[in-house]
Amino acid sequence: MAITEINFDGIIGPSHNYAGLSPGNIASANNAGAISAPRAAALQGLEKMRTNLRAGLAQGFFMPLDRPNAAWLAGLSADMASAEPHIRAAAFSASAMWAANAATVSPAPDTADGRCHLSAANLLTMAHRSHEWTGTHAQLQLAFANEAHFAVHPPVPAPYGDEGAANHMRLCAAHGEAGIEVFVYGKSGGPFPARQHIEASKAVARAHLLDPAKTLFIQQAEAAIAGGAFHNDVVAVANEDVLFCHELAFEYPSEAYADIRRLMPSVQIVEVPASRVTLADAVQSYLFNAQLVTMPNGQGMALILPTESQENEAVWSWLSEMVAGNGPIRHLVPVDVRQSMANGGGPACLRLRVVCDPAYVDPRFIADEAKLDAMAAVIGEYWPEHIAPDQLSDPALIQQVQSARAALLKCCGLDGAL
Ligand code: SUG
Repeated sequence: MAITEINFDGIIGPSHNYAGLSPGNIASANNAGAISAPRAAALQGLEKMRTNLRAGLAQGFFMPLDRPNAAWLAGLSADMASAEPHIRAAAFSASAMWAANAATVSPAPDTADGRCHLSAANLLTMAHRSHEWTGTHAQLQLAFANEAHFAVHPPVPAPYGDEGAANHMRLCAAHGEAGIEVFVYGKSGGPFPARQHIEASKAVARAHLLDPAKTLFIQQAEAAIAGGAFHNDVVAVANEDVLFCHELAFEYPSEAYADIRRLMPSVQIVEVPASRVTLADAVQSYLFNAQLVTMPNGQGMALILPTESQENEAVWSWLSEMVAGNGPIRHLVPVDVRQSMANGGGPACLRLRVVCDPAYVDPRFIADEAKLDAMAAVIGEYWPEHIAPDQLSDPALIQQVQSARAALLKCCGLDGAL
């Protein structure tokens, strides 16, 4: 089989809840304390995967991590009964669902040793995400165990924050050809933290054996972070030779575009002007947090975007004009991932793109309709219907969350493996 793009979605875990843990993430702050619906959330995620599969795209998935994270709590000499509420919430979070933050991926055609490199992200800026990497790294080592074709790296050490593929874009003529890699870092974000540090981006580029002549480090706009774009993928997305971004995504846009064009003259940059879609509308609607995918059979590119984009008049009218024109993006496919959106995670956050030959990936992580049916049945039976904030220390809920994950691992042949 040929090298192709596979989207690995994080299955939304049974502990999904709204704890307001991410300052700078407007949806997370606005929904802090709301009652979550983990079962509906996970089923929405499965439906998104079905949409991709039915469009003829390759689809994979990652398992939810073991929550609450007892090892992390033990490191703090705490447990769920004794921990302060914010520590308890951090230990319980299902945030690993946002697989775009799991790792940075450099496909084989870009790397000096011809292997696909993956670096687990340390996510150290937010307490609840800082302990994801142990479980994520273990899962990547299992899914991409074939060392002839993959190199899985541990995270960059502290204090340099790395949030993975959400701050990384690859541009190329076609997925299987060598491309350029663009790392987007933040310096400051007004009242909010810049989560991606340039030192981390550079370390990942070195670990991945990228050609410095084909690698760029671009600063994210301070105003974008201050306006709620806590990751670059809230204001920009790339696929093959197309960069789709907001006018205010980068601190120095003309220099950024000139550098990208210098390294890749054939790039098509589709910039959405702030006069048509304000930064606030972009952050609220998440139109850039879309999966920009190349449809099979020469149908051009599609944006798989959240239904919230359809409901925002300014956004939808701009998008409708765009697809009616002669640009590279030809289709709009809204998907309902509202439960994840309410924590600031759109369709693009929920997936990690890996360009590789699917034959070399552990098949237990590759989706088909029958597997999605089986997972839906487990989720329907075991996932909590609702979680209210005051339930996080409830031993019965903790027990339910753990048995739910165990049932899903079993269903996917991964029990005992993770
Ligand atoms: O890191 N939300 C996640 C959303 C991640 C979105 N990912 C990308 N843009 N790629 C975050 O802020 C909220 C959890 C809570 O508040 O309960 C949260 O972690």
